[in-house]
Amino acid sequence: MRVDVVSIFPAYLDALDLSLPGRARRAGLLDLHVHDLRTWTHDRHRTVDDTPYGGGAGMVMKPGPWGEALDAVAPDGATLVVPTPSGRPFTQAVAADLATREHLVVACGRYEGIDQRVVDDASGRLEVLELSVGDYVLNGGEVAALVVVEAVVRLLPGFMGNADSLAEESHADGLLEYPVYTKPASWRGHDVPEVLLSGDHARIAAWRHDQSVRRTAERRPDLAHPAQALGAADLDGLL
Ligand code: 6GU
Repeated sequence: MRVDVVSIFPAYLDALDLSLPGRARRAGLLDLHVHDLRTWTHDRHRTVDDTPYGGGAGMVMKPGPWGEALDAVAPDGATLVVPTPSGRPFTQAVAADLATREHLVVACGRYEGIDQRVVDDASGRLEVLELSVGDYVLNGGEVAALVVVEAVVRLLPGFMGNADSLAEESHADGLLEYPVYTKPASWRGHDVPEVLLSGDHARIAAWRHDQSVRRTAERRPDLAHPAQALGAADLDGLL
């Protein structure tokens, strides 16, 4: 997969060399290119923002540099991702969809956002996804771009040694992950649940599923209705 990221703070993306995508890059799965938006300015001050039409606080990113940047780095057929707190939610399902694309281009906005005509214009020749990584406000799209790229690249075929660890993890099945334990069996007076020491793989699988359902019902009642999977006797206090 090829990924191009455009930002006025390209150094933010250096973190990708340290995280899981760094491994993917060395393995040749990810061809990552980071660009400074100011490459596509032509004035002495390399201006990328201006005051908003209609008034209001903050600055808006000018369409000119963005238009030239996307003409240069986003060929027809690429998918354009625009991180924005007003985007559709970025979920594991969206990550899995993006992992099937040949070429992603991520346009990181700062200030109060990018002139909307940049997305409108790009939509004429690219698939454009405006995505939010959560219900809180960041200063710009760079950290969101790190989130999107890391979540996508780890799903690329051949990225992880063990395919089971992808299938078993949180959100793959719409449930949160069960609690995990390692040695020692007793620590500061806290014991590992007995079932995990039993060697009974069916009982262990059933216990883990039950823990996932309880956790999801308690912490994320917005995710489906996991408690419906429990027997009536188990529902006390969950619904
Ligand atoms: Cl994608 N960008 C910014 N600036 N803030 C956010 C976000 C994105 N997602 C949640 N908050």
